[in-house]
Amino acid sequence: MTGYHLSKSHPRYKSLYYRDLLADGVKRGVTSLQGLTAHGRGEAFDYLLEEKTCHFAQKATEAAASLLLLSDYPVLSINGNTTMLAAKEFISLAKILGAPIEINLFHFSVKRIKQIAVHLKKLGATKILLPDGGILPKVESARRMISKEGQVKADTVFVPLEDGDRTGALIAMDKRVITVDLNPLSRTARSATITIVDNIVRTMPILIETTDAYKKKSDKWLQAKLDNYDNQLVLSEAILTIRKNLTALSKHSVSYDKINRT
Ligand code: PTJ
Repeated sequence: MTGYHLSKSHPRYKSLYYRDLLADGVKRGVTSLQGLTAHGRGEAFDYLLEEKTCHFAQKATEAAASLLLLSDYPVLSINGNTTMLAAKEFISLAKILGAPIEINLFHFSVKRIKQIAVHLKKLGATKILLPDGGILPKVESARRMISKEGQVKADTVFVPLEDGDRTGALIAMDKRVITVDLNPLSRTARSATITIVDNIVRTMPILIETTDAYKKKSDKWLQAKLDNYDNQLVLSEAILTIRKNLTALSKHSVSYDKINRT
């Protein structure tokens, strides 16, 4: 697949593995070229979060599971990056919720939509929606092309690895938005109803497990989880964690004496 041997003993094996997956996605016509740079931005933030799921992401994931289960019509929106990184997990979550997966692309092409649909079907997806004439008002990019059976009808939309305008437009339509974004400063992260600041590859298994476990809970219990959730607080905690990690790293690697001398 990659044209070189990736050894599991490589200290950055996981990181290289996911890069290879996305590069393969470009070759298959699933991921956009720009998706590779978007992934790089995510990786940089992941470093700052020590490449682990932090307590604020866990809290956001629990709130997201509660919201998805309380929703009348949740829709899971997938793009080129999430298809390569988490298609199987999207399909599992969709099955637990009985929800459709809607393909929505920024770097739009009919060919890419078809390739993604084929990929999802091969992995067992049953309810796949494509743009069918539905329009997201006030969005100029191709993301405005949505499905009448999907985002148009949805009360909650799951939009991981997103680029900004759509979240605002969906919120303006009174829908709830759940995102996954390693960058707590992004427009999407800051305007979503629930922001999981974590890597999609770590988040999805936790979200699936939590949603499955919460299926047994009452609506009252789920609502209480949501009522106690504060997205602004979660974003602040993510930024403070990055600051704390940077402070610790700067103390470990360079002494202040040295900094003062340069
Ligand atoms: O497939 P398309 O055409 O719909 O395009 C998809 C991309 C991702 C290229 C498009 O949505 C885009 O340009 O997104 P942005 O504006 O780069 O935003 C993506 C956000 O996801 C950034 O804030 C990244 O930090 C973040 N991100 C990247 N990789 C991951 C991630 N967050 C969580 N997990 C990741 N693996």
